[in-house]
Amino acid sequence: MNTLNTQVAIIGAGPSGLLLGQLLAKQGIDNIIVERVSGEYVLGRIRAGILEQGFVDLVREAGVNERMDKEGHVHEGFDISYYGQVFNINIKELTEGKTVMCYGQTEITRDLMEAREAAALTTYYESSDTAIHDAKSDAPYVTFEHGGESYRLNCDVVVGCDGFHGVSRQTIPAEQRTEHERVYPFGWLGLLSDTPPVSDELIYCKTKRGFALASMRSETRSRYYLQVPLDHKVEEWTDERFWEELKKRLPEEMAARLVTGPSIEKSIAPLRSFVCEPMQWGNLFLVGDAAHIVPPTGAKGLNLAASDVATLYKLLCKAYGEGDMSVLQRYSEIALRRVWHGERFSWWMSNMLHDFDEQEVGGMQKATFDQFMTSELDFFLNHQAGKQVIATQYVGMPYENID
Ligand code: RFL
Ligand code: PHB
Repeated sequence: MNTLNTQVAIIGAGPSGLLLGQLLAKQGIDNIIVERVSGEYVLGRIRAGILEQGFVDLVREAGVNERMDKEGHVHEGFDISYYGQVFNINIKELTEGKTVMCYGQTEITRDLMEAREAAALTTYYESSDTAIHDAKSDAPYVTFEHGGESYRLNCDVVVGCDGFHGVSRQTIPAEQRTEHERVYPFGWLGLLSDTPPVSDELIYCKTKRGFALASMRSETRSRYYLQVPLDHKVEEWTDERFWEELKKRLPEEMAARLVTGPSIEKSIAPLRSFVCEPMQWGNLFLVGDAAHIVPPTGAKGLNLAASDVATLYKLLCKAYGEGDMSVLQRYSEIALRRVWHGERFSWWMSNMLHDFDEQEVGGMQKATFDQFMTSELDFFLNHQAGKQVIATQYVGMPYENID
């Protein structure tokens, strides 16, 4: 058994784990990351595209902003198309100057990986059998297998950044946590292609055929999504079928100028709202998707992960700075307040923009639910105050101060 020692053991080298590791290292707090798959595999996952200002600021604080500032695009608004009629949500005007950044999760993860390597910080990729021990004690440790050898990692705290299917949340005994869950009766089929985006802003489309989203990664790379039934397989969706269906869901003038091309990635993601309370157990802390999941309609998943990172980072700096680890006990309460905001917004946007092909939705007949949601969207898009409610939440709630 090889023995390692660190201050903070991080499970998972996704964006949460890498960002936290980079921030802590900058403050002289030692950390080691244990990751199940390879770095290339992590980069192969095509996910988020929209970063809130709070996330962008945190990346700058970590000193990993060079490429993001050069290649990322600031978005001042987005469109919602509703049965063919297009409404612009000018977030900059509606929120007194706030904007979001369009820069892919893959790119930010790559930048963080490169920075970690350049700083010679330790990451054990392709590890297996990760287990967390004695999390309730002052001397927790993590064991794992790597390259045919066994490791024991001694630490002060363990941070679970290992996503929804990781081991960290499961380490908390079932009777010590409450899980809230809503699984949606559809998924998102995503397609990435080297084609110019159909518009320079994102467009969220509600149609009778189901939801669609036109997003992007750059001037030459597009990301599109279609709402599809849960039982659909990605193999059933040829590129031609995807483009044909997308054209039917985009507003007419956009469909007419859509540039199509071969896909470079295509995958189906299920939609889920999920929160685990509390987000800590002794000296184990859950961050990001390990603790909560949102449907992607509000672009909140990665952004909530970032606000968890910000909270835990500040508390860890305070704990080590003052030599008092008890401040960490505030983590879950602070993080959950913002998480629930994001959960509610993502759930609300998903309800309004998707077509629920179920007999009963939210305890009511489908037809009744459809009428309520149509009226809701109608009201919010036709009133300045309504658009302001959407814009304020889309740019993200401010991070809480920790003093
Ligand atoms: P991740 O990215 O899942 O990373 C977890 C890492 O932990 C590793 N792991 C383990 N390591 C060691 N031992 C184990 N036993 C382990 N088990 C797992 C995994 O291999 C992995 O590398 O979680 P993290 O870091 O918390 O990041 C969360 C984000 O990935 C997620 O919230 C976003 O992608 C959600 N999301 C979006 N968020 C936004 O803020 N804006 C968006 O526009 C947005 N769009 C999206 C999205 C998610 C999507 N999908 C596919 C779910 C669009 C889509 C389609
Ligand atoms: C994306 O570009 O992948 C994306 C953008 C906005 C969302 C979800 C996904 O709400």
